[in-house]
Amino acid sequence: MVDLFIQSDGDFLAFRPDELTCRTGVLVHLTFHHAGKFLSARHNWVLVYPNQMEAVDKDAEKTEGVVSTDDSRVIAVVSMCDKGDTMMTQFIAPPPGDYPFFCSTPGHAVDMNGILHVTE
Ligand SMILES: [Cu+2]
Repeated sequence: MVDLFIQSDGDFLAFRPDELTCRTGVLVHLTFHHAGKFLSARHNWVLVYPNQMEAVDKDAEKTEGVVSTDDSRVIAVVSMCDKGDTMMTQFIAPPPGDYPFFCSTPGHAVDMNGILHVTE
């Protein structure tokens, strides 16, 4: 099992850090914290298979940013957070590779994204 922690970069539309690493096959406990103090924008954390970020993000525009883990392009989702919130998700790390993550609040993914590196 591995614990990963990621947060919004204060009130900026960015993740800190924007790169995470874990080994394939491990149970990942990922904690996301909305570190904003002033703006009311909500954030979440969505992990998807390679090259699926744009499509999943576009579909999320129709659901006010809500992404379902029933979506076969999606690996893990942290629920939408208001500023100050901390939420967790867990998932089994997929096969080795680079997996994009992003915030699915409409308009955020273009700036608010990063990569999970899964190693052997
Ligand atoms: Cu966001």
